[in-house]
Amino acid sequence: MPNTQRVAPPGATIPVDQYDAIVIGAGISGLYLIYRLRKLGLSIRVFEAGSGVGGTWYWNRYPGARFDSESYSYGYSFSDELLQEWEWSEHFAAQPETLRYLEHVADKFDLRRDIQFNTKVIAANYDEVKKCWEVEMEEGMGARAQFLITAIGILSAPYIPDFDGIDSFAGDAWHTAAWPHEPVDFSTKRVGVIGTGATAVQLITEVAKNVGHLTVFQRTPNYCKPLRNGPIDAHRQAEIKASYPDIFKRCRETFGAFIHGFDERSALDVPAEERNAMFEALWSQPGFGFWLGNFSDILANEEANALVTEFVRTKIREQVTDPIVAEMLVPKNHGFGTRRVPLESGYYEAYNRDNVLLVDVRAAPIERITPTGIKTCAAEYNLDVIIYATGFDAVTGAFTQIDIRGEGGPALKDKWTDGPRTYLGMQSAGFPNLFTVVGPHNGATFCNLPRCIEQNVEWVSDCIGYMRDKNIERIAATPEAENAWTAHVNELVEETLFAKTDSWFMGTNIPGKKRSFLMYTGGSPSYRQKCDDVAANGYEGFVLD
Ligand code: NA7
Repeated sequence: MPNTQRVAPPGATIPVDQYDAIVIGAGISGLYLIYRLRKLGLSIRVFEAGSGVGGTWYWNRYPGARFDSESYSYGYSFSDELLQEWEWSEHFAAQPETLRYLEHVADKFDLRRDIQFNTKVIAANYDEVKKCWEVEMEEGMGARAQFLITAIGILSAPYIPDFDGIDSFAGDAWHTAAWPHEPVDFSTKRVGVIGTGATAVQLITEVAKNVGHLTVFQRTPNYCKPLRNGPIDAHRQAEIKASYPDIFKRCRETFGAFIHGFDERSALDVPAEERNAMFEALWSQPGFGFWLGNFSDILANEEANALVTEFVRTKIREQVTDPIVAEMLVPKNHGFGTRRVPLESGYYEAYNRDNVLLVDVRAAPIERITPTGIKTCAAEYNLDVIIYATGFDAVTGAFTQIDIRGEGGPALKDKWTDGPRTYLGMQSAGFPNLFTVVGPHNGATFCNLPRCIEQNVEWVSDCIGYMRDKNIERIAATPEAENAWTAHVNELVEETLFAKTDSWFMGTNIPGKKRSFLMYTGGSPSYRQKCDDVAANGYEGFVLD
């Protein structure tokens, strides 16, 4: 039976265009998919909710937004010409520059002609008879394709807590991922920020520099490490351009596809003096080295983790003048690195300013939003602006917002109620020809994203090329392969401290979301190898017909 739950309301006629492949999202993944699928001669349509390319870098325009990957490890690697012509101005580029880069890529490779902007996909049904996906858009259009590829990112479903009175607030209020496109002036405003995750850490640092008054509502402090950003001078620029092959080789070898790789020794096997010297050396380096270039067991062994955690706690206390505020900023309920580590550029110092106030909303939770501000159980705060830096329904949220129905009509969101079930994080059984680039359980989730996005996109496009060559119409993950991969993902995480900590990695930031690991902790090289082996063995674990 063909599945007819959605696509057009009964009686309605909607224009339905036919393509070989439909891609959802025009971020880093979507752009590269166009480039690769075009080379196979496929007709492609990308549907993008925003009015421009860039995905994360299109939406997250809040002050201070920048990536935590070294710029030169972040760009696409597929075009030497692109690598040689683009010059990153800083070691860790800010959002406007990254967006300009992605716009440049779209223009250079003429990618926009396959993208339909301002178009939000709300449903997708697999038609078993026609062996194709039918996609429905909020704007009332439909489209059909043999392949459906989600390129919707892991942090694209913004989350705002369901506070009482939220609509009553009379001032401006924004989530960080739905930021205005025009500059916002806070210099005379009383601003409240809810949240102290990686986003808030960047935002608070920047807003604090020029604000009337800033109140930060913190539920859980995080361990923030100095970013140590700086401009790239002409000499370094030339060095970078000459060493791209080495940079990308290095990224292929490390756990998270960053230039930083773990030290294989245990923190417990090293004399205290040497260990502290290494902590200090890593602390003084830019980027994620302190997290992902540290002793290999700091994220698995509680004793090893306690050593690095104490080191960071001391560093936090040293930066904050008021000892009471310092203590509020020191995490107590988890160890260093077991949640996403924010990188900061003056975050702790922001709390040394007279016009910045830190409020503990774990001790006294937010009771409601009022027309004039925020009321906690303990006090009321008058505000002109509220900024929700409250994160995302990570990894699965962007999927469950779309009514995706596979063979026989089951909804993906129902299938994933108890946590995602996937094969390689690339497909879910019962949803043939649906590829989930950077989907749940995919190696790209815990990764310097563009590096793993390239791997994902190349694997998917090679797979489609293989199917075309062999006249195969349909590829579907087997339930057995899915069970094995899902079990593997869950076994791997149990060996780490991530499993013991509340975070968006575990889905615990969203009320009612099942506690389940959403990512993959086997490391990028193992993931790449597994994907390559699956392909080399004729896509084992999939049925092709
Ligand atoms: P995060 O890391 O999920 O941070 C969200 C923040 O919002 C976090 O501090 C939360 O506290 C806080 N939050 C959420 N709900 C509430 C309520 N109800 N009351 C008070 N505080 C709340 O999101 P980010 O955007 O910072 O970062 C996401 C990723 O984007 C980041 O890792 C980068 O990779 C880019 P909690 O910790 O849950 O107690």
